[in-house]
Amino acid sequence: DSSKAVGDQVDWQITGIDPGAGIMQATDRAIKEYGLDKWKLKQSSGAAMTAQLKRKYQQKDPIIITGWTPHWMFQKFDLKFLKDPKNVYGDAEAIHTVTRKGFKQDNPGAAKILDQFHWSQDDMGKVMLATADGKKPEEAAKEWVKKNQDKVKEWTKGAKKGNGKEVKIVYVAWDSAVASTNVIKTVLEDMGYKVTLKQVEAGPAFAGLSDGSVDAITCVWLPVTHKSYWDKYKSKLVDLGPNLKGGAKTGLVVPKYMKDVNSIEDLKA
Ligand code: PBE
Repeated sequence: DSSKAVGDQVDWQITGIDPGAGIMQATDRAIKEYGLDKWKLKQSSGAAMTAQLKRKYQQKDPIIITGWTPHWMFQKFDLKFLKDPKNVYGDAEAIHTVTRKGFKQDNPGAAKILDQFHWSQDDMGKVMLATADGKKPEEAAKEWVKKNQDKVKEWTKGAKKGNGKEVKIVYVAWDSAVASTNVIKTVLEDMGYKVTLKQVEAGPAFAGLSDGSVDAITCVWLPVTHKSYWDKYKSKLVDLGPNLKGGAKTGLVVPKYMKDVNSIEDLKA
């Protein structure tokens, strides 16, 4: 019933993702700063959240999610970010590649490739969309790498071959992270490195890098989304800089057919 207040329409629930995600912390802040006292942020996972979005979207039912770009959901569905006049979610961010301390000394070839890895929102979008359409992430990554050898050559320029040397990459099950992780894995393997991927929650990902049990990560969002992790662990980590600049954004997202909801302020009871 679209004549009801938006809160009543969605049971005062924002559909979130994994509790360790920075966007969940930002949404807790948004609930406080905008005075959304009646609202609850529901924990879920990236996959469960997009499945729920798909179900609601097909029925043209209302739903409010924690969303971000780059993400295939914006290609599959007509969605909009709610305006954030208090700028709780921050301005556009960059996605950084980060390694453990000492990785460059131990594995200069792989470190050079990780350092030179950078692509665009469009590039990442292609890999994500292929995966959303049913390709295995590894297959989607391999196809992109095959078609974009000009870019890959820039990343591998001047880097030593791996000869089976191991690289342990950690990531979180966010579709954007799955895309970048599988692409860099393919590139490193093509250069002769032996890559192991480890999927964990955000907290353990940063902890594993800081204690040296894993080598690298390609999905650190700065300066806002992963600030609390970064502040806690940065003295033990090495920031190789952005692998994606432009288009990295988080916030509350709704289908465009929710015409009366355009700003987080519209959620107030
Ligand atoms: N995300 C995607 C992550 C970073 C990448 C926005 C869901 C997060 O909120 O931590």
